[in-house]
Amino acid sequence: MIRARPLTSEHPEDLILAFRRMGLTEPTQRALLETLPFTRLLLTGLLPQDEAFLQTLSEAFPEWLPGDVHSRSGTGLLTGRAEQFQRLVTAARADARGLSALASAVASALAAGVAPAVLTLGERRFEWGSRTYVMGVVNVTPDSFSDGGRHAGTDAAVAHGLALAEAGADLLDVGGESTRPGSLPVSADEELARVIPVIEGLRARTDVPLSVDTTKAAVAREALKAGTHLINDITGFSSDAGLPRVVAEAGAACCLMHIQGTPATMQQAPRYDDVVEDVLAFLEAAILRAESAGIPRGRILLDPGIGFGKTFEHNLFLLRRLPELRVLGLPLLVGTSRKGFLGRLAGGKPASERLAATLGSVASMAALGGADVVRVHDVTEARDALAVADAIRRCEDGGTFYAR
Ligand code: 9MG
Repeated sequence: MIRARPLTSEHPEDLILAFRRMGLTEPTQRALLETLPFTRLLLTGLLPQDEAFLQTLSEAFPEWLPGDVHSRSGTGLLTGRAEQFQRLVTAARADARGLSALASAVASALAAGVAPAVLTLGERRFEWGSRTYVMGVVNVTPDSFSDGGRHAGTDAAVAHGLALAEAGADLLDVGGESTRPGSLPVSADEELARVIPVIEGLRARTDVPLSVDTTKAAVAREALKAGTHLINDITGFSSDAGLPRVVAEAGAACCLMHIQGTPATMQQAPRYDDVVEDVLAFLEAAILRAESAGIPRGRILLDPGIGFGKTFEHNLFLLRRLPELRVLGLPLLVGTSRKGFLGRLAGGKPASERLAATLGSVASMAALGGADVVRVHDVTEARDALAVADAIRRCEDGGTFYAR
């Protein structure tokens, strides 16, 4: 599988600001945007015919730097301007050697900055790229990542969900099976007994879209009948082969998360050759399972699965390189709330004292443009942190010289 990942952090918005400061007209700005942005793509998985094609590129195309032929054949770096990359896509598509995979990989990487299509869940529209949305966590488990059974009773869980909705949650994620490291699965009957009354209670009292965190078709089927809009599968449709079809038939949306191993074993010895690439490959396979069952691409969200079969460094590296996952063209949901790596960064704090660290992670993701949705326990505080980070990231008023 050929993969092209953008390594540049250059944003076209920044160039437009520079053009305005220079007093250039809008047609000139548009023309320059075609030629100026400089892009670097890391390519992996190339076949010999792709490499042969790249080696013969003239100056009209991006510059090609191959990887080490002995240890890393099939890899390399393409460097150039947007128009040169467009020319490469066209030439690869037309090449008789069959280079369509190369053309598609480069085209997807070039489109990584384009916002995914709008998603409607119930009454709400999610306009990706306009701000970072917030998913509130409603755990209905005796042992959760951090709640330890505090919301075990249905009434308490419903009241908690309503409070999160009131605090500005865009989506509520109800979960009846712990996904905490070391946790064991529960039966579908037990999970249903935990989540269905909570979903029904919330559905009757709020129009905030509901998500259910489950890996089981039997649970999803009942949850969808009870008014859930999205199925959040922490195994990316790799646990229950019947689950994608249940989601498709209900016309629901799904979040497909990456995990290495199972919650019971995932933290024992996580290992990757290239964590970003391995997560991309897993998510691509998950998208294929979803699409084959009839789920439209526009109803899929992706999640790198922070803390799910990842070391401390894997988590941090993935968070820093989240924009590389945008080559898949789908919105990204990320959960860091109160997780162990934040406790370690904050000097060993327990889950109950990780709010500030959580807000640091949420604001960083927003500033880096990494996440479209963040999954959090503390909605009020996350909304405030995101209001600040999103506003700083989008602010364009640098005085009269920058005005349109
Ligand atoms: C259920 N659950 C716990 N952590 C999660 C995360 O990071 N992402 C998603 N999608 N679900 C999660």
